[in-house]
Amino acid sequence: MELHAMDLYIKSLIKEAGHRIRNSFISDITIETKSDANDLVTNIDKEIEQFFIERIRRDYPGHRIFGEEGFGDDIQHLEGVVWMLDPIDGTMNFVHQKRNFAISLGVYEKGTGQLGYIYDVVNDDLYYAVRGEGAYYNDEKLKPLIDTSIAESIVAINASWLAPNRYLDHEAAIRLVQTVRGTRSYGSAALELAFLASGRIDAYVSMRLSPWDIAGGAVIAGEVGAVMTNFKGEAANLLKQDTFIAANPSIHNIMLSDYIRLK
Ligand code: 2AM
Ligand code: CA
Ligand code: CA
Ligand code: CA
Repeated sequence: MELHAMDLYIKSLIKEAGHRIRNSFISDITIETKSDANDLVTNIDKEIEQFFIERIRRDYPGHRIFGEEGFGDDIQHLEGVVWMLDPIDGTMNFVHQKRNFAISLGVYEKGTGQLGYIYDVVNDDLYYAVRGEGAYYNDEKLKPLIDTSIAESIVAINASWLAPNRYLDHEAAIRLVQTVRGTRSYGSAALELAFLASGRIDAYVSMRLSPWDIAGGAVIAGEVGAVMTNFKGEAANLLKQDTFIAANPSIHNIMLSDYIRLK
């Protein structure tokens, strides 16, 4: 795979998609629900996914596409080249705030992330990485993450996961909130990974993410040394929905052993 040619191709594709999304703000958006009343999808999510898929199929026939809205391929294994796409990550923010959402894209070859992109559409900020060449925030090269402690960390976690639930050791999670310097919740897994990669937060925790939520961010955050696993400490799942924690390498272990524990 010629990664640098693909990198230029993808950047221009993402910018064009971003332009389409910004233009959609002046039209009527159709909102539907998916798994529950708060799980939203719009016609723009679908149109943008279809836009990517048409282009990728035309220009990279033979590659497969794993997209959230289901217009791509039925992905059961990671052989060959797989593009993992979330056309709008943070749809609730897209609908309610018209900001704080991103296009997320990762290109994987035989299960290894080669290229990663997170595009903050409204701010025109692109986070990206080519495997082995470091990660970038626009033209700025991101620095390797420096060691920190739980007490000095900012941890991104959605308040819903702190309400008692079937999966998480509730008291340990509350102790995390009481111990860290601060918590945040941005409502876009991709942006949260971009903020981890750029050192603005130190960890991001979610009970339920899908491959397209994390695929692009995993390449970017991986380039600066972030560690990403499920709550059992296993490699992040690129085929199925799972729990997910991404963290500065100096706090990943203690997060899992002492704070984010499955019941
Ligand atoms: P989405 O906006 O693309 O659906 C919200 O906290 C984050 O979790 C977003 O990145 C959102 O992605 C993701 N997410 C994953 N599964 C979800 C679900 N069932 N309902 C809402 N958000 C979900
Ligand atoms: Ca969604
Ligand atoms: Ca998503
Ligand atoms: Ca989405």
